[in-house]
Amino acid sequence: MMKVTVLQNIMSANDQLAEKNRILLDKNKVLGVNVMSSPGAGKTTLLLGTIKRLKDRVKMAVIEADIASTIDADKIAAEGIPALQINTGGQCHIDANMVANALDKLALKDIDLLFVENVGNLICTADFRIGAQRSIMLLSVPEGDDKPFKYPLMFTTVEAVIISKIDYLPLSDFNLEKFKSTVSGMNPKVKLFPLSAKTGEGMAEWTAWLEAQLKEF
Ligand SMILES: Nc1nc2c(ncn2[C@@H]2O[C@H](COP(=O)(O)OP(=O)(O)OP(=O)(O)O)[C@@H](O)[C@H]2O)c(=O)[nH]1
Ligand SMILES: [Mg+2]
Repeated sequence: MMKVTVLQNIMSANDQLAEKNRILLDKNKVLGVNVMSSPGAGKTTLLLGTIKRLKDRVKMAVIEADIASTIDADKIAAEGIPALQINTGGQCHIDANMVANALDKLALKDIDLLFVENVGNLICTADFRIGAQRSIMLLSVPEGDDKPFKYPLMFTTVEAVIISKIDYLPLSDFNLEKFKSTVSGMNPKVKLFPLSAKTGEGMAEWTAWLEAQLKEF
């Protein structure tokens, strides 16, 4: 009983801070995108491919969250994009407070699109709002097409689902059509983007959606 009460308090404190982050982003006309997936589904590779395609016309920055290391932020910084690494030290998701601290260190006036690559985890990241105006997730083909049934919260709390690593489809029993109809059934408004950041297939549809979000917001 006590445990439930404490959890509720933590969540509401986090939600309040997330709302502050959102207001700060809105005020500075920055579109924040929370990027979630299990470890290794291809978040950083997708961001690198997205940056290459958009960097001539969109001012981007990335907050990277991992339990340890600066590997992902170093990859983004090598593309000439502002990158901040958060190390959660064991926590399986970032929270609004960590993002607030990172926002303090970024020149928000010089950013249009801010990606927040969350810790690789398909469970707890979906529970914690961070203040980003859009949330997306990746499910890679090697993970299997049954994941929406096993991790429903993640699939129902995002605006877009990227089906990543579609270059593996010929080697896999992943049923793309079945997966798409399952996810659309659970989350009717969701946009689905099958793509391969390795071959570039599907990347144009994804970046077009991102640019449309930037115009809309
Ligand atoms: N074949 C193929 N491999 C990919 C694709 N995207 C990513 N990978 C590979 O998948 C591995 C993991 O990719 P990352 O981009 O590091 O994945 P991540 O989700 O950022 O991983 P974490 O940050 O550790 O959770 C790397 O070896 C990538 O080269 C893809 O579209 N096709
Ligand atoms: Mg990564």
